[in-house]
Amino acid sequence: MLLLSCISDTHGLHNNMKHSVGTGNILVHSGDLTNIGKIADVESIIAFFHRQLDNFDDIVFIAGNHDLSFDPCFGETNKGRFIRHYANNQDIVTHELEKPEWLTDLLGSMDKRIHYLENSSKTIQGKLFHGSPMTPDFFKEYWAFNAARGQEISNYWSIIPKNVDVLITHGPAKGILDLLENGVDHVGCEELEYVVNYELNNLKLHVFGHIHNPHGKYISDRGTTFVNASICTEEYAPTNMPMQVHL
Ligand SMILES: [Mn+2]
Repeated sequence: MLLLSCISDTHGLHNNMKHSVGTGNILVHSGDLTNIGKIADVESIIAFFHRQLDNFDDIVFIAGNHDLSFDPCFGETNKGRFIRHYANNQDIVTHELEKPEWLTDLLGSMDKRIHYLENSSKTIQGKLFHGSPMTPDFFKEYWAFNAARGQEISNYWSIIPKNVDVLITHGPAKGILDLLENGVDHVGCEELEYVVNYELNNLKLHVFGHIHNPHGKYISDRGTTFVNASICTEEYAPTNMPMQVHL
């Protein structure tokens, strides 16, 4: 059995978390590592991940809409972000644009036990992980990794392996720990809800954040554990508990 500790939305406050991430087999971070993706803040969270290698065997993370420097298309048109290839019946995500060199170098120099996923999959400790930073459009001119609800965002969900064990996305699926503070609006992704509930038959765990208020855990009838791991509250205080899950 594996013990995972899940965090999200630390927004640069990873060294000021009220509760420790503890120890376990795998530490998962589901994005919004920083506030606006500044070099010093990205370096700081990568250093934090390296320190956590004393407490975890592997660390898996994705970016979020606040991690602007991670999105090569931020500030550009979305054209070219997602290119679909049908060769060998495989969809491949490619980018026409590249990340800044400092970030490519930083990600490339990480310990091999730290895994960055961006619309990509990897088997870690015998479990198939897939990670995606994409969230439905929300002031897309200001934020990274936005995609329009409907077909555009579905393109990203369509490349999730059907047999995935652990899905890490920045945002929630619609209706699952996605309720705004107003208690009325469920702002999760409808297209993602269909995928996690009906298409991924092996899904054991879905980790996300993005909507800070509904931090918590929910286990579906099909036995999938859903975790909103937002560490920051709505007021950006890093006081929520890391979420621990056995796989
Ligand atoms: Mn956030």
